[in-house]
Amino acid sequence: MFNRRKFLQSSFLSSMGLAFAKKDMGTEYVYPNVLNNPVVISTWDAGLEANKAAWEVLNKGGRALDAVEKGVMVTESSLNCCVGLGANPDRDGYVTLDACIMDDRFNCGGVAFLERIKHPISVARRVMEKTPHVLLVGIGAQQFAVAEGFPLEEQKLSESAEKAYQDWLKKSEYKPVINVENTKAQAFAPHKLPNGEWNHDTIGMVAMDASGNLSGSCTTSGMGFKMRGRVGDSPIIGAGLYVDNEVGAATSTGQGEDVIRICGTHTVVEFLRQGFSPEQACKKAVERIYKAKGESARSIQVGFLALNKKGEIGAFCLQKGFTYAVKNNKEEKLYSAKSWF
Ligand code: SD4
Repeated sequence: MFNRRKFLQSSFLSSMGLAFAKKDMGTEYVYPNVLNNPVVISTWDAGLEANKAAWEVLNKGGRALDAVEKGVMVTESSLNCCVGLGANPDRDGYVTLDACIMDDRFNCGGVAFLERIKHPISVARRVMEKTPHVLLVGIGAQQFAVAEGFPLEEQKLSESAEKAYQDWLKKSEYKPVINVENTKAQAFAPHKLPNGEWNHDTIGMVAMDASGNLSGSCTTSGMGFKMRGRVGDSPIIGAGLYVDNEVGAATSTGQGEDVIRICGTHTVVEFLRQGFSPEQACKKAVERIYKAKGESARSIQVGFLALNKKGEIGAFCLQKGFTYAVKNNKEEKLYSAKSWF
């Protein structure tokens, strides 16, 4: 069957003199995304494990959308990570979760202030696929999840979260500052885990599949010991995650309020559209935060991670210490992003 899009794609590749694999799928030729084989990237060290699960989907020719859901579910399940129900609670002692997902056709869904559900990312996907809405919050999101068959988990803190909470209660100091890693700024960071690890309570993931389609996911417990009801950038489309299949995709981590202020990931994708490389696009978004906050930006962390339509990757952050994981046919690796300070 003649497919105009694939025909144009193949003419473009031929005109560039590039050889490409042709796979006979019966009546239709499928041209894999040969400029850049499938790739998945995600935030922080926990991204390495999450990418493995995403890769299982991508490597079999699966959709980027399925890959980014499966990938971050690994992190949501891990009790050693600050994402999902094992994470630090809000200042009233409850774990509240935020997540969103976006596909290659501007379909998107999110949940915020969701309690007692293990996989917010999958509920976000159901919001996208089964409701006419983009975002459900709080008890409504929970009711929807239960109606969709998600089990309501016990309301209980993980061992490490319980310890961290008890520790925090001693001072009960409310400082909405997160994910600052460089030594000078560590003094500002309000919560270090009992095992000494810094609290990275989010995973953002974007991927391109073998058909060249992009999707992304983002899931978090938000800022540890936050004010009850506080929601950050992670479940907000255009803030914590944005995907435009013609241009690229981006996700963010760090101080959500400051990401929301500049519509962070949408801004990154718009810079990609203007022809900036993924690293430059992320840097320009970070620069915008710096311009807004000036030197007070030294006390917070924000990191952006982006993937363009050519499969090129880039990241940039305010403070040193933001890591991101990459998995493709050639490598499985953790990188450190360049930083403003
Ligand atoms: C938030 N952006 O809730 C999230 C937090 C985060 O690693 O990224 N932590 O503001």
